[in-house]
Amino acid sequence: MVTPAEFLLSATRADQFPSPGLPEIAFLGRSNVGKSTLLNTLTGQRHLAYSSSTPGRTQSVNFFRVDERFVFVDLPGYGYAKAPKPLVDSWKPVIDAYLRERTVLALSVLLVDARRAWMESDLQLKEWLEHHGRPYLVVATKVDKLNQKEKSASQKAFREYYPEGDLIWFSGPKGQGVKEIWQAIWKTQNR
Ligand SMILES: Nc1nc2c(ncn2[C@@H]2O[C@H](COP(=O)(O)OP(=O)(O)O)[C@@H](O)[C@H]2O)c(=O)[nH]1
Ligand SMILES: [Mg+2]
Repeated sequence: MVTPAEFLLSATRADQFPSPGLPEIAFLGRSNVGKSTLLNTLTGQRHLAYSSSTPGRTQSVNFFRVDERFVFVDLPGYGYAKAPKPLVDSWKPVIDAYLRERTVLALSVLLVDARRAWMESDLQLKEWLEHHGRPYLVVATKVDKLNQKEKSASQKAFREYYPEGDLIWFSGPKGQGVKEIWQAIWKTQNR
């Protein structure tokens, strides 16, 4: 299914964010976790968000208007150790500013690689979202790379720090999880 979506703008600082309008869905996660792939899969548009095998490329906040109903926000990937340190540090304020100040933020989607489950930087972000009372759900990505046994180990690891919130298993190649993620996004509008 293809959902009409268009790129709006790219911001490296908070003063470049578009003026608040439609409800926003933010996508967060470590570099290379599969954010662009998820955005492309949700909209059915292969090239909407740039996806590459070179991690750490997306350094700006990218806004997309989706279906005239939502704005999807692709936040810079964090925790990519190989990026030059000053660059890594320069991403933090823009993520922080977005999550702290954005009045139209309806839901944050926290992507975590199912093969590793929580890393320190993911847990920090999760705590930050909870501390600021921001609703979020967790998407475990690349689940197609796990066998059944690895998947149950992964599930256990996720639940250790996230006992009961929404946890959706996603696979880009298999299209798994797309329906559930859309349902969670639509649900934000009936609160
Ligand atoms: N097998 C598999 N590969 C994936 C999946 N999602 C992303 N990838 C691959 O992981 C790499 C990074 O994905 P990308 O979407 O660019 O990650 P981003 O840096 O978070 O935007 C790319 O090579 C993708 O093809 C998935 O669900 N399954
Ligand atoms: Mg990306």
